[in-house]
This record gives sequence, structure tokens and C-alpha cells, in this order.
Amino acid sequence: MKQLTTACPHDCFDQCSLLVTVDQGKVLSIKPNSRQPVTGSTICSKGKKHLERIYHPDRLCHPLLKRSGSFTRVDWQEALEIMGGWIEYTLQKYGPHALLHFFDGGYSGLKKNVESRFFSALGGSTAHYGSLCWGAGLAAQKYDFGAVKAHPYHDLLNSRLVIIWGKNPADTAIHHQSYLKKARENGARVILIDPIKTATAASADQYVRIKPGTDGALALAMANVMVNKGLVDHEFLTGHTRGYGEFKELLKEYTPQATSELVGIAPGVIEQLAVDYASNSPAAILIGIGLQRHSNGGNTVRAIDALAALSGNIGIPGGGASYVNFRITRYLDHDYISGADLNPRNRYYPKGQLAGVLKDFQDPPVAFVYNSRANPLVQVPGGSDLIRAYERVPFKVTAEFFMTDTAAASDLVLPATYFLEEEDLYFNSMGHQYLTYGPKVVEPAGECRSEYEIFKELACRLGIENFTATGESADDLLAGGMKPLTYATGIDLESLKETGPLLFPGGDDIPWADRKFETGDGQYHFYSEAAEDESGDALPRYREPVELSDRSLYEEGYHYWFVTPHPRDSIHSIHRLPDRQKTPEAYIHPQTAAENKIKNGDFVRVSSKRGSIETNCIISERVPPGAVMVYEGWWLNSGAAVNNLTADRLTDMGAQAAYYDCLCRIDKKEA
Ligand SMILES: Nc1nc2c(c(=O)[nH]1)N[C@H]1C(S)=C(S)[C@@H](COP(=O)(O)OP(=O)(O)OC[C@H]3O[C@@H](n4cnc5c(=O)[nH]c(N)nc54)[C@H](O)[C@@H]3O)O[C@H]1N2
Ligand SMILES: Nc1nc2c(c(=O)[nH]1)N[C@H]1C(S)=C(S)[C@@H](COP(=O)(O)OP(=O)(O)OC[C@H]3O[C@@H](n4cnc5c(=O)[nH]c(N)nc54)[C@H](O)[C@@H]3O)O[C@H]1N2
Ligand SMILES: [Mo]
Repeated sequence: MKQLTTACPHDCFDQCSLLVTVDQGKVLSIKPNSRQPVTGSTICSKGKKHLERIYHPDRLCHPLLKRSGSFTRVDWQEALEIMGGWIEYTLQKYGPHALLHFFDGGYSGLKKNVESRFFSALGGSTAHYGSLCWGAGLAAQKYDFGAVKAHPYHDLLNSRLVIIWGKNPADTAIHHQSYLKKARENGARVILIDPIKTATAASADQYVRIKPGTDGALALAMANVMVNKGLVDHEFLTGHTRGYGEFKELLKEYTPQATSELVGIAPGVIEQLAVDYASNSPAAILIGIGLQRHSNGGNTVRAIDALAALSGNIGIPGGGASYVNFRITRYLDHDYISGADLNPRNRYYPKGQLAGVLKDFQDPPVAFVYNSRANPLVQVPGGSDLIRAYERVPFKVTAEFFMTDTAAASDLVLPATYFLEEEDLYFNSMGHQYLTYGPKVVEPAGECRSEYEIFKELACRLGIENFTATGESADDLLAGGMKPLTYATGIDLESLKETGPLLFPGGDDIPWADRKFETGDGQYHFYSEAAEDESGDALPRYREPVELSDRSLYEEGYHYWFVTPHPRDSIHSIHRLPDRQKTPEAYIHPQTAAENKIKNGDFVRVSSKRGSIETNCIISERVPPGAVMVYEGWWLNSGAAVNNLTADRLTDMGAQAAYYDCLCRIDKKEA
């Protein structure tokens, strides 16, 4: 029996450190590694489910090829011959831009990004930019601060006040939530701003229900109060910011009275929020990823950042406008792993607009897709349009663990190794700054192969030498990928294997403690020409969300905000497979139920201009009147795949999918 340390590879803030017990080649248990302080003594239900998933009877263990509409088992030799053959044929007929490689955050290790190196080594492909996840907020904070850095979780213990803004840590970041609880026990006042009264509300002193997509206006109204009452940090404003004069001018029209109806919050409450925030320094704002999934998401985040700048809550313990952490990546050589150093000539499209690309791109059209670490037919906007467009692509390959909707729609399915079946470096937590080496703990199930091995062999078959310039073994690749860290600290792969989870240099520092920002002139930018170039706004102006303010849609009967947040019990669509018994639900307020003559438990159809789903309905005051909430992640055959309804609209900056800017209607479905 032995115990090994690794990390959970799920797409999550907390990336838990895990202790895995193995006996005679079998994983016996997965437990939290309390030597990594963020993990402490807890892992979540999804972390525990790794054990079930690795030995799940539905796990894909052999390559499968679709012939006459159904899958038959083939050996690796044949699978790679066919895949390589299609790549060569596509290259000859159309050139590299007819190849599309899709991937997402389905796995947070470094090594699997080597797939991109293969396509780079071919000279380029059709590749995505932007994000399904966090792009608008990243762009906004880059314009304001020059880089995206969050305070460590434990720094909440230094805060006197915390605003959780459009974020639901009770469900989506349980370790962050436990620090929030401690902060509250420590005397901090906690305020939650969200249209939905989520589980996080139970740990807040005050819950503020806001109208969706209007947070930018609320932030500007709070800024108006702070400026008028003189609750600003003059030293910070004069010494470290640019464009305060212009910003102050913009605020004039955002009085609490003028803004109240738009945001759905009484003027007195807006005023009090501003006063409480500005006079209880150090005060932290935790900016959610949910908040920026609106067409105005970038400007919203910029307006909230501005509150921290006005009040001088930047660079001090207990303060900050913390969104996500994006700093450790500078210690890893992504260009080398992904082959960006080979200068591929890619053709780009925004990730959220996959359907349009598959349908509309010509010269050349997309003729081959390789998909891995993602389930785009369920998670990307586009619904039936995307499914039809995907079907029409001549050859599609998906690497997977299970027969997801995307795998099932592909022509070749490759069985990938689970994280416990290969070595990797885990670094991609959105919350903390630890790097963990995870060894191969057990042999792969059946004939499963790692993506690294698959592409190494393909490169060899196709004679692509640039790809193999990464060395002979996976260890060579990983050692190369962590070279910047090795240069900076002397820690190499071998020493990391011994040390266990390693806090990156400066990983727990208070961001911007020296108040020197990475904006070029060193100042915090209220006014940003770069933001103007991308979004049309140099200042964080409030812009109405596009669909939520479309009166013609209301007139056509689409009255309700369709919101699809992240579920507690699954990471996106991942845990919907072993949880087949679960049924989808749409949540509506009693008033919405009465308007549509719907009773608790009724079967309903929820539709937008683009498509519909059918689910059971739960009546709950947690959601506001005029909203329909269905958690994201439901598979196509559940009848409730939410992206049937969402638009492929992008945010004002960062090319982020604006999933939550969506209007719907709800009708009782007669039996
Ligand atoms: N259990 C679990 N954990 C996860 C994930 C998961 O799928 N399951 N996914 C991981 C990933 S990839 C991500 S990106 C994060 C997401 O983490 P979060 O940002 O916490 O998640 P969301 O569910 O997108 O949205 C959070 C909240 O934003 C609110 N919101 C929506 N629109 C508005 C608005 O206009 N104004 C305000 N103030 N609030 C609004 C929603 O009502 C929701 O309660 O979670 C990560 N953690
Ligand atoms: N309506 C709506 N849609 C959303 C969101 C929303 O809030 N609302 N949230 C968006 C967000 S924030 C995100 S991050 C995306 C997530 O979008 P996706 O990443 O596409 O979602 P997942 O369901 O996590 O699918 C990941 C798949 O990768 C597979 N996988 C995991 N590890 C590996 C591996 O090592 N190798 C291979 N080959 N496969 C692996 C899993 O089995 C799973 O099927 O969804 C977005 N979609
Ligand atoms: Mo995400």
C-alpha cells in the first residue's frame, strides 16, 4: 500500500491537493492533503467522485470508430492511421486552416496542452481566442491594473467588510467560502449582491437583490455617493491613478435617485452600501465570474474596480477587487508546451462562436475537428445550429473518458487517460497559487492512452519533427515547461516531486502593495485608451445589456431573464453522467408562476428565440420575479441542455460568451 500526492484537475477555483492511497495497482481512497493549507481537511463531492469515475463501468476503454452511424471498436493502429490519414488529406486538399482544434478547461494540467503544439507544428490551424468562462473580467482588470491578481483567500481575515458581487462561493468555491465564514466570525460584515438569493446568502449579513446586468450602474452610483461625501482616498487618487477627473465627470448623472429604478434598489440602500464600503477600510470586493457573463460584463468589472481605487482599497491587506488569479502562469512556459514558439499562422475565431465558424467559414471550410477536454455541443452557445454544423464537418475526433454528447456526434472517439493514470503538473487554480506534481498513480484502464502519447505517435507517423523537439519523455516536456520557475528559484521537476505542493514565488503576496501597476505608466487607469480601442469606452460607462433591454423581444412574449449558473453537485456537464437519476429543474418566483398558471412540480417548456428545453418546475423565492433559473451542464438527452436557448453574443471586451444576457418565456406543458 502506498500514498501519493496529486491535485484535482477539475476546472475550479480551489484545485485541491489530494492524497491517493493505492494498493496492488488499484486506487483505494482519495483524501484531502491538509499540508496544502487551502485544501485543509476538506474536498468536495466532485473531488470524491474521481474514485467512482476512474472505475465507472461506462468509462471508454478502447478507440471507437463510427461506421454506418454506429460505433465499432478498432485498435490504436487503425485509429491513428485513420486520424492521420484525415489530417493529411485535409492538409492536402485545403491547407492547415481547415483543421480546427477545440479544447476548454475540462482538465487543469499542463501536459495536455501539448495537443496545441502538434497543430502549431503543422503550420497553424483554426484556433479560438476569447473565452467561455472569464474573458471579460480578465480584459477589464488588465485595462485597469495591467494584470489580474487576487488576494489570497486567508487575507479575508484582515477585512472589516466584504462585498461578494455576482459570485456564489458556497457552491462554486467551498474553500473560499470557509474563509468567508472565518472572516465573519472575526467581525467582518459580509454583503452579497446577486439577483438570485443563492446558498452564499446564508453567510452574509446583508443580501442585496439587483436587477440582472445593471451592476455597472450600481457601482457608478456608489462612486457618485463616495465622491460627493468626500469618502475617497486623495493620496491614492493623486499619486497612483490616471483619468480620475474624467471619471468624476461621468459619475454626475449616476445619483442614487436616478439609478434606483434601473438597478431595482432603493436610493437609501445604494447610499448606505457606498458609505459602508468606503468607511470600513480595509474592505474587500470579491468579483464573480457569473457577474461578467453579460454583454456589458467588461465595463461592469471596470466600474467595480473603480470603487476599490476611489477608496484606496488597493495594495493593502484586507482590501482589493479580487476576481481571479492569473499570475503564476508567468513561471510556466506555455509557448513551449503549446507550440506558440513555432510561430503558427493560425486563423482565429471567438470561442463562443463555434457554430458560426463551422457553418460559415470558407476558404477553407473547417473539414476536420479535434476536440478534447471539452463538451462543446452542450457547453457552447448554439444549440441545434451548433449540433447540425458539427455533424456536417467531414471528420471529427474526440478524446474523452465517457460517451458525452460531443463524443457521440464524432466519427472517432479516443479513450484518454484519467489524471491518476499519467504524470502532470497541476497549476491552473483560479483561486490559489500552488503548483503540484502529480505522478502516474495506476496503470491506464483498458487501452486508454494519454493525449501526449497519442500526438507523439501521430507526429512520428506524419513526420512532424518540430513536435518532438520537446524531448524524449513526458518528464522532459514537463521539465521544459517549468523552466522559467527553475531559472527563478532553482526548483526543477525532480525537486518538485519531493517537495509536494509548492507556493509560487510571491503567490500569497498582497497584489499591488507597491502601488506600481503594470499599465505602462505605472498608474491605475480609470481612463484607458486600450479599453476604448476594444470596447468603444475609455471610462467604465454603464451600457444596457443587449438582449435584456430589447423591448421588441418583450413584446414578442420573451419576458423573463434566463439565467444558467453553475451547479453545486457537478462541474458543468461532467457529473451529470454518473448522476443519471437526477432530473433537471427550472426555478421561478411565485409571481412568475402565477402569471403563467404554473404549479410547483409542473412540467414546463422554457424557450428563447433560438430554441427550447423542457423540465420540471420548482417555485422558489430564491429567484427574483421575472427570471427562470436552470443550472448549466444538462446533457442533450435530459431535455434541458440550456445552451439551446443562449445566444452566441460576445461581451464588450475579452470576447467572452455573454450567456446570461438572454430572454425567455415559460409555458406549462400539458400532459
Ligand atoms: N460546483 C461547481 N463549482 C464550480 C464550477 C461548477 O460547474 N460547479 N465551475 C467552475 C468554473 S469553470 C467557474 S467559471 C466558476 C464560476 O463561479 P461563479 O462566478 O460563482 O459562478 P456562476 O454560477 O457563473 O455565477 C455566480 C453568480 O452570479 C450571479 N449573477 C448572474 N448575473 C448577475 C448579474 O447581472 N449581477 C449580479 N450581481 N450577479 C449575477 C448568478 O445569479 C450566480 O449566483 O465556478 C467554478 N466552480
Ligand atoms: N449556459 C451556460 N453555459 C456555460 C456556462 C454557464 O454559466 N452557463 N459556463 C461556461 C464555463 S464558465 C465554462 S468553463 C465552460 C466549460 O465547458 P466544458 O469544459 O466544455 O465543460 P465540461 O462539461 O466540464 O466538459 C469537459 C469535458 O472534458 C472531459 N475531460 C476532462 N478531463 C479530460 C482529459 O484529461 N482529457 C480529455 N480528453 N477529456 C477530459 C470531461 O470528461 C468532460 O466531458 O462552460 C461554459 N458554458
Ligand atoms: Mo468557467
